[in-house]
Amino acid sequence: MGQNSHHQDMAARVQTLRQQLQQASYEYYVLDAPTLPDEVYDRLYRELQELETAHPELITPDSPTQRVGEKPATQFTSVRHNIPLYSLENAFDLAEFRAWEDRWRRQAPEVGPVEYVAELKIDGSALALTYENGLLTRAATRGDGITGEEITQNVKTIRTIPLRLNTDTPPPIVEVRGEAFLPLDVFATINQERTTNGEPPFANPRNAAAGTLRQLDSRIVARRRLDFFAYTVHMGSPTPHPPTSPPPHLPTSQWQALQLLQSLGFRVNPNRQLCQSETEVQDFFNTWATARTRLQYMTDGVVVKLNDFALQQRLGFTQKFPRWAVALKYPAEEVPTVLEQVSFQVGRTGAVTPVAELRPVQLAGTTVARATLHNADRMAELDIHQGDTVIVRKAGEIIPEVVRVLADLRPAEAQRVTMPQSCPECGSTLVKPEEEAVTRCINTSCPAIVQGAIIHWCRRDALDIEGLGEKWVKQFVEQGLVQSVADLYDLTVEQLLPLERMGQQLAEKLVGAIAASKTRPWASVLYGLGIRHVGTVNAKTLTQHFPTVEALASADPDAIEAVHTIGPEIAQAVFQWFRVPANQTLIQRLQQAGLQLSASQAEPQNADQGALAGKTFVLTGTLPNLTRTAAAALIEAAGGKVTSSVSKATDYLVAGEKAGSKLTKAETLGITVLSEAEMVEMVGEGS
Ligand code: 3BD
Repeated sequence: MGQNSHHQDMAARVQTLRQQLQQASYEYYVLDAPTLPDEVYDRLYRELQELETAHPELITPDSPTQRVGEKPATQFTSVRHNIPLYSLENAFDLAEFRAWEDRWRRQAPEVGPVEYVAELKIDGSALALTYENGLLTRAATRGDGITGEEITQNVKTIRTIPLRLNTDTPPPIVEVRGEAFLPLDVFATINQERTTNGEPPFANPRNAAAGTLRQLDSRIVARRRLDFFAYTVHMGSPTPHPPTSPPPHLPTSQWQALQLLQSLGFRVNPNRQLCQSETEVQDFFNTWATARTRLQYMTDGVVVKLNDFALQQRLGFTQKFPRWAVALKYPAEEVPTVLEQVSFQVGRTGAVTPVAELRPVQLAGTTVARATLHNADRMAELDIHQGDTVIVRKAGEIIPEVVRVLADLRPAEAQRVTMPQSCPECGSTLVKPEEEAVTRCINTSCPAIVQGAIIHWCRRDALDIEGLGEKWVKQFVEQGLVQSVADLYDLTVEQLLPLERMGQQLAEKLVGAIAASKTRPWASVLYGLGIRHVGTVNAKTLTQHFPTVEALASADPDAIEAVHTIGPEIAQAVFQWFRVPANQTLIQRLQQAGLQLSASQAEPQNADQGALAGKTFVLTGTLPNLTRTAAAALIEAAGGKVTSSVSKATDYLVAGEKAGSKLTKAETLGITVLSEAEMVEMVGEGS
């Protein structure tokens, strides 16, 4: 086969793969109706990636592999919009909506009944996308409507934005506009992660979306799962086309435009209505006033547009707004209440968060008694005083926050609320770096930090220590039983027994669950350490590249950052964490306790030095706490061997409830029978 025809085959294969992947991704993300199994998608994707690596000249900008950039940008360039992005006039109630209608009708007095398109107003961040000859070449933020910022690489990570328009006859230039947004579940996860990582949470999904789009590293953007609803398309006339495939005909109404956007491959909000009267618009608005709270994204109103483009054109624009559209807004869910006091919470990273304790009020369906004041800067901005009347709002309908203070209602001689100088938990001096918003306690043995770290360690996606909740951790720390997560592995049943509400069974269960966590994989352990920016995903990625703790601990920031999807901030955080002597000691102790600090799963590393080295175990019956697999893993981690049948070679039988013939046989052979707790104790003795 000649060099050329080989290359042609390759090019054809690459194109087929791209089409298949594009179709599959459209079905999965836009239609929410996948047809291709994930494994098949992954296989095709990898094949494409390999072909492109071997033949970089075959890479095209619309390849699915090009959604995530390799290197972060250093800054964004500002771009001028070809067609300005207008603002929307707001109507805050139905009377204002009727006033808007009166105004446009005065300008077109002979017009009778009209059609309106009612669209939900997505509370996100407006984007302008430019397609040249069908290819996405530029994406920009709205900015001030005249100039925005070019964020093409970030926008490419949004899976519901097609990199190529779904048409054979694209006009030379197409501009699509719409709203990028963060689904509420993603927003909640991001904020949870930010809180666990000691970063300030985003106030609402709109800020989170806007902040994400302005991230310089598109690899971070890719993980945030932004989404996009399209609502406007501008296009010239289509290019000359073969008679077999007709051009996409130009829409003559907003309703047609939305359908066209859908056929071009965009996600268009299905919650829209072609209304035949103002009453239908009002009904739509009223219906969604409550229904919108059940959606997976934030909305703040209904955008009402005259359907007919000819009428739109006739009405034109004011300096700022189109006269043919209006945003009918839902009232913000804000209520006044009284600040009773401010408490200061210390998180596991030492971040101190001021929390307003409020006279309870009803807000968006729940009772709110506390609201975040975020940080010292925010408190100063609010100029909040004891006893102030404050306005609270549910940011993203999730975390209530204090948005405003009604200073006029302030009691005479009320004291201004400020951050304490010392930690409310341990009394050590708090630190606030000038460039950061967060005030921190930097005492690593502060009980709040220790407690937070242990609770994080026990989480299901970390060491998964069942039953060890906040209540017990608090007692352990207060009673001086543990000062770090490593201390958990030295706990004995006897030590726990004196604790309030503790019993023999529960103590055994907890000690067992702690011991069982020694079988958790290296990635879970790394996540459990609670290093800033190292969530479950980063932990997994890091452990794949650094299969042992030694490898990770000795890596310099450049080596860590060399890992795909790991940015400079993460790399620094990891590097710095391993430089702290207390953390080095912690790792040593965890290693001695027998935790998995390397990715080797097959060979138990301590087969000949563990507490159970050379001993053979058989498990039978239902154990009170551990699953069969967990118990076996525990024994193997301590160097023991687990077999399935009892023989003279068996050293111990671990028997649970409903143990049958194996127990009888063991008894006749004189083999030592252990309870789960006894076995766990034996395992523990080795560490
Ligand atoms: C939505 C303008 C027009 C094309 C101007 C009528 C103001 C943000 O779901 N239609 C929508 C939505 C927003 C829109 C238009 N249709 N403009 C629309 C919109 N379904 N959110 N917006 N925008 C987009 C804005 N953004 C930031 C600052 C000031 N204004």
